[in-house]
Amino acid sequence: MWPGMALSIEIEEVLFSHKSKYQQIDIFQTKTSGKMLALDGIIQLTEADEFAYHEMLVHTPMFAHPNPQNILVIGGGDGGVLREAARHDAVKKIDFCEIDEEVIKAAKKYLPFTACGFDDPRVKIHIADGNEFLTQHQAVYDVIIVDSTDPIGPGITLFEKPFYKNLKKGLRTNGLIATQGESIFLHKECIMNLVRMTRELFPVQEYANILVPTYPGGHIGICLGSLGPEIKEPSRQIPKKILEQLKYYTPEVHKASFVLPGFAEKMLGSG
Ligand code: SPD
Repeated sequence: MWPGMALSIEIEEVLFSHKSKYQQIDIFQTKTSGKMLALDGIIQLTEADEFAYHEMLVHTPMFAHPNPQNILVIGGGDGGVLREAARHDAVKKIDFCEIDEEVIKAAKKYLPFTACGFDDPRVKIHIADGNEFLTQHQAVYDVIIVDSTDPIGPGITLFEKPFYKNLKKGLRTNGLIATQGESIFLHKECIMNLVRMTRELFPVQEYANILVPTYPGGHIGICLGSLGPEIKEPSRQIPKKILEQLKYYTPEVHKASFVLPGFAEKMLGSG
């Protein structure tokens, strides 16, 4: 997915390396970015900058929604999305659907800074395929967050239209989805396809950009769809208690993340 391009990160130690039924799971101690998780050789997170991705993927849809109570998280076996979702007091239940139990086990052992997300009593773990799970859970959720790998390997179906149709069916009135949206510099076709699908299905669609130095190109996007609430601004005051805990998300960054460079704005058209 990154022809002719590479990022190198100095590794001090291989902490875990295992081939699960679905993918190669590696956890490294890096020299300058803390611990790092890679799936099938692709960086999923580093301890140094995971907060940027996880905070934005979660708090952007969660603060766009007026009262998010029932949440579904698909993918992200490291637990980072759960950690952020659990900061919201309105939340009553977080269903967490991950296909590869081995990622959860490895995260619990080696990545406590994200795996702490599993400690919240509102989290219920389902080891299952996200698309199949959704067919059994319709009109249930206020916010669905998809923390997928890239559209290769086990994550490929999470970038296809049947899955997006099921995401919509999984939502209650006024629900929102937020999905991992790749890089505007490197994955134009893929993003245009995500945006097109979301626009066909949702009355409100937007694309946000986040700075994450250890992802390809140094950034990653979120594709958002809403059945009602506007997405580009928080719909309510951000509790001080939450803001004090965050390192990247602020109401200003929420709004600014939707301001895209000219070429991307042109490519995606106006939201
Ligand atoms: N190009 C890599 C995209 C990875 C997105 N998922 C990351 C999982 C972190 N919870």
